Amino acid sequence: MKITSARVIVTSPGRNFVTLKVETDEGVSGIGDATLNGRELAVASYLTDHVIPSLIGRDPRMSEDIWHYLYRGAYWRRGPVTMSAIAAVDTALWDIKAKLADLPLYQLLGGKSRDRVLIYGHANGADLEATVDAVGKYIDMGYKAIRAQSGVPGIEKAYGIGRGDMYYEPADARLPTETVWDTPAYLNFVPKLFEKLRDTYGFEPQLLHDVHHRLTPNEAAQLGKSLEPYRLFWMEDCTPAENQEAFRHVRRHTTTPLAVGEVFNTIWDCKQLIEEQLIDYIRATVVHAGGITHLRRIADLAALYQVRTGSHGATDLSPVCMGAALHFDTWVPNFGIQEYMRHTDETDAVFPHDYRFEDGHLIVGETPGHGVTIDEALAAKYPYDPASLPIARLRDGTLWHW
Ligand code: KDG
Ligand code: MG
Repeated sequence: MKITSARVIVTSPGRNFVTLKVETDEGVSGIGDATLNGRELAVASYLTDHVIPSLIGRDPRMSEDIWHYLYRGAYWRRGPVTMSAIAAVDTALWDIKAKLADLPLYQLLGGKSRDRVLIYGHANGADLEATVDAVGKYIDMGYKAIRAQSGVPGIEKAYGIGRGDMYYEPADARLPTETVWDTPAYLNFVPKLFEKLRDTYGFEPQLLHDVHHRLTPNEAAQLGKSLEPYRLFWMEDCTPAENQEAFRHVRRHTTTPLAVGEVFNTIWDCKQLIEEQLIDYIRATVVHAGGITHLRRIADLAALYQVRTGSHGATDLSPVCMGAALHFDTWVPNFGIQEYMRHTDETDAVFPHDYRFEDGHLIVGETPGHGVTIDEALAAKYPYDPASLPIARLRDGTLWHW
């Protein structure tokens, strides 16, 4: 069996997505997500110019060897562009292998470890009251776990506040929008938000919060401590993770659970945080961390230390990534939670999929493969629309972490 062709499909049904389609001489094809928000064409070019030519003629069933060929064989290892491209190939090959076996993908990984996948949604509002209302709407929709992000008095554009209630999209302009960040205003406000949320809704809903890399380790420790009475499911990305030792300080000072890793690309990014048990949840995902083949290695390492998975699932990860992630989540023994930011109707129409929302969970269907396809004719109607993620500056103009 041989790969006969592969091509990259770039489409923008409301936001940009990059998809790799791999075809074989037996008529079975597979697709993988290669979307890297704001850097889509870099991955498309890496695939088209460097990866696809080396795939033609290979046996698609040799996904492990192909993974190592693309990783070790490139000499230049790691990084989001390379690893998203490898992930797209890997996801497409697992899709093909499962279709050949006539099985849903989770069966090839080891079968079901659970019937349904706990997900969390994003409630956000321009101020405290609006955010409390938004959380209530998610509870009414059946969500069991909800991330709450709110506008902060004194900060004009706080992270996580969308244009509409359901479809948060941070890449909002051709060149990065400049936002202003104010740590003291934020640290004063966030405990008040969670106090109000617990007063209003009690302790049954799981509540999460994303700090989005904005704090120093000591500020993160302070915030974690001040949120302890409200028993968060997790506090995410509390400080940038390049210096992983910084998490020792946070960990020593708070029992608020910590989640990190949406920007991680390989097991090497996760190693110290996991081995030193500095986090509770690892957020690496299929598309940005080398596909199912590599994410499985990360999850197995994490399992040794009782670190659970909590994969990234913002709207910039396409339904193809979500489908593959849900098969992974259905199998992975040390599953924690899956982020799920709903896609728009236009996106869902371009990517028909076999997963469904029910009672705060997502459930994968029995379609062979990962269960997501692409309507190429419809995709062609939505041309690429360049957009960048914002940046943040402190009040004195210093460039900060967005
Ligand atoms: O492209 C960047 C987004 O995926 C990111 O800002 C979303 O932090 C995020 C999250 O937790 O979903
Ligand atoms: Mg995040």
